[in-house]
Amino acid sequence: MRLLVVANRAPIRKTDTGWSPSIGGLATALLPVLEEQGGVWVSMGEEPDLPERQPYPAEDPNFHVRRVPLTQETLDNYYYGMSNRVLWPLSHYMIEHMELNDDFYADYRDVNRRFAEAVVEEAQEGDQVWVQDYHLMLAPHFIRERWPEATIGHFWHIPWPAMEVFRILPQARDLLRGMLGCDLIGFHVDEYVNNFIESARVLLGAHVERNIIHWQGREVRIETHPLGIDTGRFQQMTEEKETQEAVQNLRDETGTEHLVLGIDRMDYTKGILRRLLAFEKFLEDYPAYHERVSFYQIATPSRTKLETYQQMKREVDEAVGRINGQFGTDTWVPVYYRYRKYTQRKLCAFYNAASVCFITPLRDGMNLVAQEYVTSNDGGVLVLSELTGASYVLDQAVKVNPYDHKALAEAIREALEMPEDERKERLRELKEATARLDVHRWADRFLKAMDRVAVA
Ligand code: GDG
Repeated sequence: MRLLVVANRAPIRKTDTGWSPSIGGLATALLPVLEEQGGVWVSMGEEPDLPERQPYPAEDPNFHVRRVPLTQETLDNYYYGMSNRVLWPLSHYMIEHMELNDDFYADYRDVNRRFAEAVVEEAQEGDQVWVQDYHLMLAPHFIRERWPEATIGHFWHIPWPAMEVFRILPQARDLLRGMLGCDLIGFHVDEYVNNFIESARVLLGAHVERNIIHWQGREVRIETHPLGIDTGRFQQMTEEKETQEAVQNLRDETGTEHLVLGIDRMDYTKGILRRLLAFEKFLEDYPAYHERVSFYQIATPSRTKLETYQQMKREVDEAVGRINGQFGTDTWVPVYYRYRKYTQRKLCAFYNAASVCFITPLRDGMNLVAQEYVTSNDGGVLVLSELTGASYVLDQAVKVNPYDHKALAEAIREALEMPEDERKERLRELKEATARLDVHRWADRFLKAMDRVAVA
């Protein structure tokens, strides 16, 4: 049976040598499924010269990429506007960053409708539709309108906020109705499932039985499907000679006994500034660690067009300058800060080299960096914000409230001083938990759940 994946971004990208699959996340999970089962990946067409319908691989295709062409203005409203200036901050409980605007919503609706039209045009009997994430909340409803017997799933990658927060949105009910076009909706953790069900119950008056929402004569199942990483790929890459050479180079570059690591997209939800301030406090409180510990923060550029992201970068730049100015010496750099994208191999080297991975988002749907660290490291400690989905599934992390300045600084010390036996035992359990979430198993479980709703 074929699969129609509906996601904002295409799973392939143009390189100097031609088209190749994107690395990481969804593409890794779903391309093998498409290769085996065939189907179509519907995504936005952000550049005008890209083909609207592209067979892949070109010579002997096993699926097609179908693009929904967007003008710059539509992209600005649908993607940079409604998706990233309304739904993103709201879902992360950061309503101070929310910018409501009627044009954003009009184009968001329109783009979702056009995605749905493309899906229906591509559909063949028996196909299943799997929609991804917060960019496409209305598409399920629009697909259902045109194709009533479709089997439609949706996976939501970010937190679903408490009903009382979601209802702040003037379009909350419309968006919920959009999602309820599905047969199955998946979230990372039970808390988001409960929040979604509560939103449908209170805001739409939907009848709910356990995890089933009865809606317009249909049943919509709401389930927990925590997403993982490609554990095999990270394990293998970490062991390879080239990666181990990079680990050695990194150790030579920093020269300190311990490396504390942060890797994130540069996003206000990730808590990068508070993390730096906590490291500053740690250096103030524990001078014995001067010259012995460096903090390495990789911040990958993201949504750089948006003013809030530019402002945050200025604040991070400033904090790094201040800390290094105050504490740095001729032989020691307290904070290494890189605002750029690295190869996955280089990330593995960072994960492998770090004594502590310091992951302190103010909110995060899951956080895959935490899983990548525990998979690629063999003696370190994961310090993890309790406001992440990952904290529900990674029990053996050192959990911390990212808003608690003192506790964050203390967590660094605790991690650095943790006895070896405890570190090893915690890491062993973390690796087991991460293996259970593996992205291929995740996709498999979600698709099996789709099969169950399809026959129900
Ligand atoms: C959303 C949700 C949820 C980062 N820098 C580089 C790079 N990365 C890769 C990491 C990791 C991914 O990006 C980031 O994933 P996260 O899960 O940490 O966060 P979001 O991007 O916010 O993702 C999140 C996720 O969706 C999945 O559902 O977990 O909560 O917000 O894989 O390795 N990759 C490369 N170079 C970099 O410089 N190659």
